[in-house]
Amino acid sequence: MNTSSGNPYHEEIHFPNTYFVSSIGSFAEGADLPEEPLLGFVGRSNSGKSSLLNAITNKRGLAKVSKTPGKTKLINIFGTKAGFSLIDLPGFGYSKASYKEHKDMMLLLDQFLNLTKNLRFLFILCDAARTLPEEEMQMVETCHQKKIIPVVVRTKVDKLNQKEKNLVQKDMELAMNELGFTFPLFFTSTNSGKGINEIRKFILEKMKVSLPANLG
Ligand SMILES: Nc1nc2c(ncn2[C@@H]2O[C@H](COP(=O)(O)OP(=O)(O)O)[C@@H](O)[C@H]2O)c(=O)[nH]1
Ligand SMILES: [Mg+2]
Repeated sequence: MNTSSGNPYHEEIHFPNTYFVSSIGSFAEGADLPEEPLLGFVGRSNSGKSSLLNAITNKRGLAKVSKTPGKTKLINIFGTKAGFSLIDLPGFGYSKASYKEHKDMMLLLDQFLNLTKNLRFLFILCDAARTLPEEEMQMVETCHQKKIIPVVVRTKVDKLNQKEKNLVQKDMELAMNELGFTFPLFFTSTNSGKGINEIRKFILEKMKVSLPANLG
């Protein structure tokens, strides 16, 4: 039974209770990351990252809890009691950031990818209405090299018609051909709920959380 009225996320697949743990701004002081498998989420600002995290975890305010204006460079750690944590990484890409801010963010992201031993998956979000930019492609490749599985999420598919959706699908096939390997791919809409259960299922399966026993 879905008790939260007006919830578009259809909670057929229950996601473990997820809560804000801490924010870190750099690894200079040896930031403490949970000693367990980590799932990272990256995307340009406005790619729909906060909306997606809230949808997957079914917690409307989760990604906003730590969203302090002017502190967009923070890495936010969200815990579960199901043996894994979610890491909300800073938005990268030019968008509204200055060149210096962009460089700082990329540096932090790079540090993160180099230093964390426990990052298993990196969810790379990109608005489905755009062609996957070069930087996102590079990130997919970097992950692959570091044995981190890149998961590409094309967000906001509700904005596209069928013809446009087919083009995005083609774009992704081209990307895989160009890279020479395949990667998990999801199409999502937090408006319609499309793809949300699929991502939950993917995470729970990969993290070996048994479906009936995941009421964390
Ligand atoms: N149409 C549509 N808009 C979305 C979707 N997800 C997010 N948005 C909108 O995109 C904007 C940015 O979303 P947000 O989650 O804050 O992105 P973030 O900056 O990457 O964290 C907001 O206006 C959201 O309402 C979606 O699935 N469909
Ligand atoms: Mg956000």
